[in-house]
Parts: sequence; C-alpha cells; structure tokens
Amino acid sequence: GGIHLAQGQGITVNYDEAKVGTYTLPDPLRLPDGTAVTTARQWEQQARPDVLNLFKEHVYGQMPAKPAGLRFKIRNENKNALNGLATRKQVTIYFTPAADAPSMEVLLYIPNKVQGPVPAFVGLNFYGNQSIHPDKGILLPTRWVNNNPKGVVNNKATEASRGLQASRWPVEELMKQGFALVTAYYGDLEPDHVDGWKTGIRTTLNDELKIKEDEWGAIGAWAWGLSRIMDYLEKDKSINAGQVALTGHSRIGKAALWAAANDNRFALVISNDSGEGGAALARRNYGETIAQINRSFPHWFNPTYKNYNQAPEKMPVDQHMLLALMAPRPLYVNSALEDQWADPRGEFLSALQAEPVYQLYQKKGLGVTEMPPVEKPVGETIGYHIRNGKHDINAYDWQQHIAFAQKHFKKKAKP
Ligand code: GTR
Repeated sequence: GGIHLAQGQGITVNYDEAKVGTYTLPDPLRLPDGTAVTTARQWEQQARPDVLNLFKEHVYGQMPAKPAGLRFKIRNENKNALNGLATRKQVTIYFTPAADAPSMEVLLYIPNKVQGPVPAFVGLNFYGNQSIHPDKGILLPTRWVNNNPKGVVNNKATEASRGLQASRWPVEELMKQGFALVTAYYGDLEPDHVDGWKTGIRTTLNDELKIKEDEWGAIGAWAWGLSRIMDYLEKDKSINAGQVALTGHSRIGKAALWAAANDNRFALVISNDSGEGGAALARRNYGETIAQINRSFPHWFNPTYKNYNQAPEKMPVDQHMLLALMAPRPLYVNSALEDQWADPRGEFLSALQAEPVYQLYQKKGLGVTEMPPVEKPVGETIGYHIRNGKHDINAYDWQQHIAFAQKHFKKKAKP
C-alpha cells in the first residue's frame, strides 16, 4: 500500500487487504419487518421504494421532480460537423420560464451515416463542453470552471481549453459505431467547490423546486441535471430515448448512478471508477472512506451522511444496494489497477452483491465470484472489468462500454 498518502490528510488510509475489517452488508432482499423478498413484483412494490428513500435520507438527499416551466432552445445546429461525420447541436435547457432562468448547455453529436433514431451515450463533463473535443464550433462555458493549466485561467475557460479532456471522449469512434454523444458541463448545475451551492441550482431553484439547499448535495444537483437532459432527449426525434446509456467517471460516475437510481428512463448505466459514494462498498476500510470524502468534499452529500464518518456499519444501506436499484437494466462497473483510492475490489464486490436483485428478473450478473484478471471483462447483465493504469476513462474502457451497449441494445456496428 502507501500510495495516495497525500489524499489521506491526516486520516489513516488503508491499502492492506488484511486490514479491511469484517463487515455485514444489509440485505436488499429483506423488508424492514424481516420478510424475504422473493419476486420482482415484491422488490418493485415494497423493497425498492424503501431502499431508494434510505439513500435519499442517509446519503444523497432529496431528488426534486422536473420543474413545470422547463423549456428548451436549440442554439445552433451544424449538419456538417467533424468533416461530415456528425450533426452537432447545442441546446439550452432553461429550468424556469423566466428570461434569466437558470439553465444548462447541452452538446449533441449525432452520427450522419446512420438511420435514426439512434442510441446515445450521455454523460456530464468536468471542464465545459469545449473540453471534450477540439471542434471550434463548441460554445465555451461562461460560468465558473475549475482552474487547469491547459486553458482554464481564473476559473474561466479560454480557447486553449478546447479538447482539454478529448482523450476521455471518443467522439469519432461513437459516430462510427452509430451512437450519439450527449454531454453537458456539471458546473452548470453546481460549481464543484464548497461554496458552489450559492450560485448553483440548489440556491437558484429553491422556490421552483420547493427544496432547501441542505436537503440535497452537489451530487444530487448533478444527477438532477442528467434527468433534465433526458427530458430533452425524449423530445429530440434523432435520438432513441429508449436506448440511452448513462456514463460517468469518478464523482460524475457517482452522480450517474444516483441519477439512474431515480430515473428509470436511463436504459443502461456505466460506473467508471466511481469509488467511494459510487459503486464501492462503504463498509470496506480500503482507500477512500466516508470520513475522507466528507472532509474533502463536504458539499457532495446530504448532511446526514456525515453521521457515518466513523461508523459506516450504522448506515441502513451500502453501495451494492445502489447498484441493485439499476435492476433489471444493464449495468457496467469498471475499475483501474492504479486507482486503489477507489477500491477496485470494493467496486467488484458491490456489483457481485447486487446480483440477487437481478436474479429476481432471471438476469445473469457477473458470472464469476472472484475478481477477474486485468483486462478480462466479465458479465452478462452486470458487466465488470479492471484495466491497467490510472484513475481515468480511456479508449480501453470505452471499447468495453460500447460493446456492452451494442450487445444490450442489439444494435450492430453500422459504419
Ligand atoms: C477524488 C475523490 C474521489 C473521486 C475523484 C474524482 O479526489 O476523492 O471520490 O470523486 O476525486 O472525481 O476524480
């Protein structure tokens, strides 16, 4: 062990499997009165609503409904983007009818050579839509962005930030495989810093959503934004809204899981290195812990989550139950070997422990009970891989995600 010590900031970080400790996971198939859940119907009508509420109450906070005044504006459309490979659309989602309504900017690339409506990958980005591709037609964000030596200066995105994270977004490959790509900047919902809530939707939509800022957290706000993208996609005739794969890396992977738990319009879900508060089991003392995440990012979760800093075993849920909320939808979880901070084994075990709920639907999970070797993907309706390398989302990860989506959407590659 011993890597990532800087992230420990005084809290001991364990990387020794022998020191993980023993723990008992809560059983998703057990009702509060002790009754065993044995059918999908029982899960959906009795257990599932309860589990979802426990996550609201103890982890992520409330999830407000779609605001009545939601509206969309196509800002521009270019049918000849990426040298003719794609149509690029930029759409503003306004959250209220007011002229100066809080809003988010959505970027879509839709493949030109495929008969629509097409399946889509949807995910938020870390540095603005221009960060996903050098395409000069992408509008720069005007809002607060985390500083980055590659073109974000004084929390403003500059021209130099175009394509800053292009390695994480294989746009051309997705077009060739017949998928649309839909993305938005997570900071449009809430800037990712301790005071971000003051300018984000947790403040600007207090009245509209009838919610106080401390009744949810930043992850909740990001997840809520993902559902608003889904609201738009249901109206866009070029997209097959029944085949939307939701993806997210790391903190955005946590938000993706939470969004899909609340919104079953997302047909397939991908957790890329989402770690603590995402796919990884909280009861395992390995890598990042609840205490650690609440110290570094006090704005991410519900205030109640802090009660478990020293006592994860007291939580009525653990993260395998979040994964179980995806059932029976296809779910893909993946880890990276050098990303021990995210606890790869804890992510794998969590996916494994979600299987009993999938079995209620006669869906097969991982098909293994031990972690597979590096770069040997496993699984049916629940997929998993661990790859070489660092905390990131790269071409290898996307290759597996695309193949997984193709298999489940029964959509062949159509160049
Ligand atoms: C880390 C954090 C992780 C993960 C990661 C990321 O600092 O501790 O939980 O969210 O950031 O988002 O890249």
